[in-house]
Amino acid sequence: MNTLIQNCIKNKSSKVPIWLMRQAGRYLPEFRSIREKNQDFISLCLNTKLSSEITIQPINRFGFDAAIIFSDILLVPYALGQQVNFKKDYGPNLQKIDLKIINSVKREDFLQKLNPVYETVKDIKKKLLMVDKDTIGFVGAPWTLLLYMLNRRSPKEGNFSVFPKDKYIHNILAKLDEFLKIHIEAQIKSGASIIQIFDSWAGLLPEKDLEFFVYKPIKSLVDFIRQKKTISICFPRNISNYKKFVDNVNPDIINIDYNVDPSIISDTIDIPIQGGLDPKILLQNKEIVRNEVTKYLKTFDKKRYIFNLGHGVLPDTNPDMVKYLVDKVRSFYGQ
Ligand code: 1CP
Repeated sequence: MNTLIQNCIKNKSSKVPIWLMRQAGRYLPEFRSIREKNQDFISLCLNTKLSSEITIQPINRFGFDAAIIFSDILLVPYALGQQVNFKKDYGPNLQKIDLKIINSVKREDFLQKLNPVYETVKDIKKKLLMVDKDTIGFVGAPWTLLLYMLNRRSPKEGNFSVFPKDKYIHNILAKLDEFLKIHIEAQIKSGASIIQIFDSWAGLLPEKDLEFFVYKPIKSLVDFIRQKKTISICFPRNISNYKKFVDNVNPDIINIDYNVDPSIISDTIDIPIQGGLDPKILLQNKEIVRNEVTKYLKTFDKKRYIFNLGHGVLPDTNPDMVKYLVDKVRSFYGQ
């Protein structure tokens, strides 16, 4: 049997599937209680028992239509030999990159290091098989990973510069293409039915650099996922022209952010669309949430649409508001 998302992307059905980015995370008390006892974030991601439990928490609570594996995009630089730490009130902190180390990493060693993630995917797949929900694996897009690897911390304070397209950058991008495919393939083999590609910092690039850093490297991953008969979702966050991205990359589903006008997306893009709602709306009152949810559902009424946010759930979100959101989406079509 098909899942709701698989039906939705084949043809416009009356049911709108819903899941949320960062649905497993700090807004849930059951997550915080595990996190308090597990200070090292990478070890937590590599603990199959706990990461599987965290992945399933929001499914048990809200009945979302898909589970996204509790892991992180920065596990790839970690498995390529670049140390990664998550510091409280600072975010990720990466060790200086060493190309000699990266160039010497073997496929088997990489797979061995990330094996607990694949075991989590297998466990979630088993749990969701009975209920016909999707298991979503994911990777960071090459540009976003390159940025963290060279910048060594979040670029959110604007502290980064565009890199020259020289041999050094070509070398890192080639390694990322190779190992992201290995990571994607292992997640698919373990049971992921969808792969989402997060290009969280695509919006920092000027138009003239998109072909080199965004379109070409993501298309290579999307084509690979398609060869494996698996669904791809791309999220080039804050990119100024989603239509051009879709025309160049051709993903199965496009996730939009909250800065873009949904009616323009609806008028110009023909592939299935996911997301859009500003996560800050969930910090407002129920009336505002209801109005905004209705706006997205009405705008995409004639389209194939998967309900989600325009970025991840914020840590201050009240879980009751997430429950309210899910109820509103489901009751809109009398589901
Ligand atoms: O308790 C904590 O402090 C951990 C917070 C946290 C969580 C819950 C981080 C640290 N990562 C995650 C899990 C995570 N990350 C998931 C799991 C599944 C789910 O969504 O429920 C996913 C898909 C990611 C992906 C991810 N990690 C992205 C892409 C999406 C996005 O948010 O733009 C990025 C950029 C990261 C890097 C990262 N991980 C964590 C932090 C604090 C950051 C840096 C963010 C920044 O630069 O601002």
